[in-house]
Amino acid sequence: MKVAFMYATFENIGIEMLSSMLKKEGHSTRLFYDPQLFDDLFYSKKYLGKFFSFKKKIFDDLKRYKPDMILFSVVSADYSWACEYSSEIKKIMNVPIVFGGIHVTSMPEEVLQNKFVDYVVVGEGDFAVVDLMNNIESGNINYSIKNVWFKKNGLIIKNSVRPIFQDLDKLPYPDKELYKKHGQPFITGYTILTVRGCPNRCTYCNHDVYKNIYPNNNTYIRRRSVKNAVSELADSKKKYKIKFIRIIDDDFVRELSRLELFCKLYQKVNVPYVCIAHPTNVTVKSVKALKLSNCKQVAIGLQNINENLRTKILNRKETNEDVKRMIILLNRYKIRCIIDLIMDLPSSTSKHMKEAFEFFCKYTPAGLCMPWINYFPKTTIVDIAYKHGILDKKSIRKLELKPNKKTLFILDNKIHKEITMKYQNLLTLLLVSKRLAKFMYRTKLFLSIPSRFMLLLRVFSYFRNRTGYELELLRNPRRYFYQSLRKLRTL
Ligand code: B12
Ligand code: SF4
Repeated sequence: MKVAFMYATFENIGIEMLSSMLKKEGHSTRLFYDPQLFDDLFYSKKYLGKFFSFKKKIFDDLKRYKPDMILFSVVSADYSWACEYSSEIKKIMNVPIVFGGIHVTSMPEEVLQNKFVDYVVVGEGDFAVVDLMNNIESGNINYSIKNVWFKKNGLIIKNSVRPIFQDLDKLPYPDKELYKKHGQPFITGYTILTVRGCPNRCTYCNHDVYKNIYPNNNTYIRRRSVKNAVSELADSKKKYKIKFIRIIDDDFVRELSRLELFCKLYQKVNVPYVCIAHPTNVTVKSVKALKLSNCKQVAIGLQNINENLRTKILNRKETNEDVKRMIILLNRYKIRCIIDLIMDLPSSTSKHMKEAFEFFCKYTPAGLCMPWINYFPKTTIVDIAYKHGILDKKSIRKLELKPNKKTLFILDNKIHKEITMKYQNLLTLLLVSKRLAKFMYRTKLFLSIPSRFMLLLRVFSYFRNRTGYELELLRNPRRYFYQSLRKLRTL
């Protein structure tokens, strides 16, 4: 069977896994990729978006390919995009359409109620997608496939999920060929996942949703053997021109013995890499292992500097002592430490921003990433925002049914937003010049400087502090540039 994957903006390991599973069963796969230039959730300019749109090309390619099945992988940010594309596809070809991914797992029934969605897959889809595909190929539909929800005579058939798959080494490597033809940036920066699951349950994270489906922590966290993960990297290094590697495990330093083994085996690959870590597990030993194995950057999701807010609102367990230790160690070993802070969390105030400034003046990381809060469907933080009067029942339903710029970004209070932005700018200035930032803070000058000026400073600091890794990880201008050239060439 010919399978078409539809995805926008970024690389997605989830669909690379599904593609490998399907290829192993003899199906062929192809990715129809929309870079969403100038028209994504965060930056949208109508005319530019139209000019650089890949939609027509994607539809022409799809008609030529004549798929037997179309698969959409959906994060909430791209749900509207997926709905728009699938409803238009249904008008031009009669092909079954399957939706899966985190948004679908959060809202399966609502997604399946769309006329243009034939099946949804809940939870991990590696085996479900193969069963579904083989089933459809046989022409004899079995409505009891685990993880798959069906429509039958106006009713929805909801199947339970299969036990979560344990032996990750038995899965094939993700199919990197899927993205290869869509641009060099996908290949120079190689993404790998070595662990699935997380023991924690932060209120704003997708694990909060997954743990309702897979409640047993002992089976939820699964690790590939280090040997298996390093073999993937070694094989891929021979195949592609990899310049750096992104390890997207939720906490790459969680188990020291594993990290030390990685450090040993990785010597044969030795490509610079970036990873994600949890502050509690960043110790002298783990940082030494990171350094020895050529780690250049560690990203940390701290989200707010206030311990009390972190515990009560976010269910995060690290202390500020952990955070201090982590910054000092990473700075000492010259590994870039990038800290995420979410702006405008429930109960956050400018007092917390002030606290953050004072803390980071003393312990300064290499970078701060400061996005505004997004409320994702079915995460506990949505209930917390409800209790704080930030979201009402209507706005919650809106973000569940129609997540978009308006519904996902709820800015609690305009005055608070203004002040938060001033502090955001001040924190950025801190990364460029500590002395100037302290002066601005002491004299309160930062409160009266126009935001546009500070924005310029933020752009300057972004490029001043940039490393190839950071650019690839964040908004990825290189990918933007590359895709724009591709579009111009096709005009
Ligand atoms: C790595 C990562 C990124 C990378 C790569 C993105 C990507 N799409 O993989 C980068 C840095 C680019 C990124 C960007 C963003 N990310 Co991100 N990211 C992750 C992270 C840490 C890992 C994703 C991953 O690879 N998981 C492992 C794979 C194996 O699992 P999976 O993708 O869920 O796929 C499995 C199932 O869902 C299912 N499945 C998936 N798709 C399909 C499709 C079909 C048809 C079927 C049958 C099954 C199926 O089967 C797969 C295999 O079992 C997750 C958190 C997490 N731990 O999952 C957040 C996460 C996906 N990101 C998130 C967000 C919000 C974003 C951004 C919007 C952030 C931003 N401010 O820009 C962007 C946009 C994402 C986009 N359009 O893709 C949220 C999404 C929440 C939501 N409800 O939508 C998550 C869940 C984190 C969170 N807050 O909880 N991200
Ligand atoms: S520690 Fe990170 S990955 Fe784990 S639940 Fe919290 S935010 Fe999610």
